[in-house]
Amino acid sequence: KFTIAVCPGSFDPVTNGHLDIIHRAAVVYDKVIIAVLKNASKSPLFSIEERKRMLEEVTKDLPNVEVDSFDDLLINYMNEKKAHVIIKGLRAVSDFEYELQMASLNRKLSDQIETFFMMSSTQYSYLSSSIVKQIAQFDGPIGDLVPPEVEVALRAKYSRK
Ligand code: COD
Repeated sequence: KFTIAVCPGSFDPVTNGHLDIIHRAAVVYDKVIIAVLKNASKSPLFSIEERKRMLEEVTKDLPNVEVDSFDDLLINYMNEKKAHVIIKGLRAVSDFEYELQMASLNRKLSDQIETFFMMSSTQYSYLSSSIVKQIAQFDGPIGDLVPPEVEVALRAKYSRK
């Protein structure tokens, strides 16, 4: 059986925490689609094209991973792609409540689709896109938190402001 998994998110920008989950998912599933949400209610720092380009760059060594964007209910997108598995990363108890709500609602919207959670690797359990942006904004060290391409893009964004 050929199983397609979707890793949905804002990826504003992609961090080493996201990449860890993507690498691990690529070992387990036949195909992994990274699905970038277009109209996130939080106004993004990077455009959808920039977020996709960075993801493509940092996953180019993974042949079964592709990058796409969506502007819909996740469940509709999953059906369109004939994908059955949603992959989410869980960092701490604080993620649990929100993820439980989303997984339960998605299950209610479609009982054909399962959400699978992967525990964040301990070295990334504190990491989020918003924390990285805060540090970068004040020119702090982010070299261990994001891939080199993303560090360059963040430095460029904040030096222009
Ligand atoms: N370690 C492990 N996992 C991590 C880390 C880390 N350090 N950082 C982030 N992650 C995981 C997150 O847990 C998440 O699973 C994923 O990576 C993406 O994270 P973000 O922050 O880029 O993305 P979010 O949380 O803003 O994404 C939210 C979604 C786009 C998934 C959600 O809003 C959605 O599905 N929207 C579509 C509309 C919809 O269907 N809504 C109804 C849902 S019931």
